[in-house]
Amino acid sequence: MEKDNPIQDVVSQFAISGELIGSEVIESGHINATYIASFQKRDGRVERYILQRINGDVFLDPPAVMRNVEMVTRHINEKVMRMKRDQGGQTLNLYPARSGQFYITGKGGGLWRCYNFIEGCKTYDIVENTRQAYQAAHAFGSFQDLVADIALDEIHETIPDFHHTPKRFQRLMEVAEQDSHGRRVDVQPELDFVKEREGIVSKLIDLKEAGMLPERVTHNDTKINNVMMDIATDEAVCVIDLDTVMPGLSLYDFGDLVRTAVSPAAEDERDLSKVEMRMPMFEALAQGYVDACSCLSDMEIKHLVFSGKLISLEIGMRFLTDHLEGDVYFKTHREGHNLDRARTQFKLVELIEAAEPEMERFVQKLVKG
Ligand code: ADP
Ligand code: GN1
Ligand code: MG
Repeated sequence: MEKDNPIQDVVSQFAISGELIGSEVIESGHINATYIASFQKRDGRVERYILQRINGDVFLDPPAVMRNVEMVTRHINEKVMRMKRDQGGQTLNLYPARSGQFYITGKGGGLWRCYNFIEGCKTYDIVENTRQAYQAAHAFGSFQDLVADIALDEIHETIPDFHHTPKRFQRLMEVAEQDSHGRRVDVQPELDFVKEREGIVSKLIDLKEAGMLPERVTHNDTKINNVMMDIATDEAVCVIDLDTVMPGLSLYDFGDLVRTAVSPAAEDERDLSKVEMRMPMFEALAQGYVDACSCLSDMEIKHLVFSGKLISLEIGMRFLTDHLEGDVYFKTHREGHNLDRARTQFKLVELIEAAEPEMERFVQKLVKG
């Protein structure tokens, strides 16, 4: 194992039996540091675990994040067991540390946790077929139903105003004004694009404040690579990345599925002609989410299309903000990475705008009463 690999120290603090025989980094998330650790057990079996350092710059109160994750995993596990639905299935579980807590502090600081490795599964950055889209949306819809009866005041707001789109808009305008890295000159068309859409940014928040959309315990980061899919069957097995579970709106959850599943292009694709709004994928997402999530109101269903457009704009604004601020939030792997990501998001907004009537026609059929 390399010298600066932190895993040896971290695993020694978790109550895992057997011998550590290897570890590797997982590169796919933008926020936390994630590793797989393989352990050889006494009987020769090899078992894998996920070790994750919570990003303390993004989550300012990591123990509060852990409290939420503990509560949500326990809640879901108990329910799934009661329903006897987990025969052969897998759920996300935290492993205890030797201290009895569910996290430890690493040598260089930082809070680490350990999860069971969800076996036989993978995550997709790009959805390949409508079954995957349906399955992923169904999993997040079921997740919404499963956590629907956790009291809102039990769940800590791990990142305040995470999906407050008007505040994200405001922040982008401030950062553009400050122009701390002299990058504004390259992004005027993108800033104009956002300003032209200022009128839509507060729509969902306004509906919530008017009591027309319910606040629920929501996942808040439902991108497609946050659900583990069975490699052999494309069945969605387990929702992961629970750090942003907070009180919120279901529509932001559905919207992020649309953002990350309808296009065959990568989130950071430079060739914008590859970005697409694939109607069959949208239909599979909407059907899967509505089929699984029995708590959705008609008001929520009526805004499914809008939510995909809004969150694509919101995440595009966040990438653009980070670009202007000098890439301090999202992990980046090349120059202009956040700007490339912002551009794909804005392209998707345009494509959704063009397809809106057709998308709305499909959603109309799903409204219950
Ligand atoms: P981030 O917040 O950085 O996105 P995630 O919790 O989503 O972190 O983890 C990053 C990646 O690690 C996931 O996309 C998935 O591929 C993998 N991963 C995370 N948890 C597990 C798990 N319990 N079993 C298997 N793979 C996992
Ligand atoms: C981050 O952690 P990850 O990669 O699943 C981000 C999301 C963004 C997403 C964009 C805590 O998600 O909000 O939508 O990148 N998570 C956090 O790809 O900010
Ligand atoms: Mg993730």
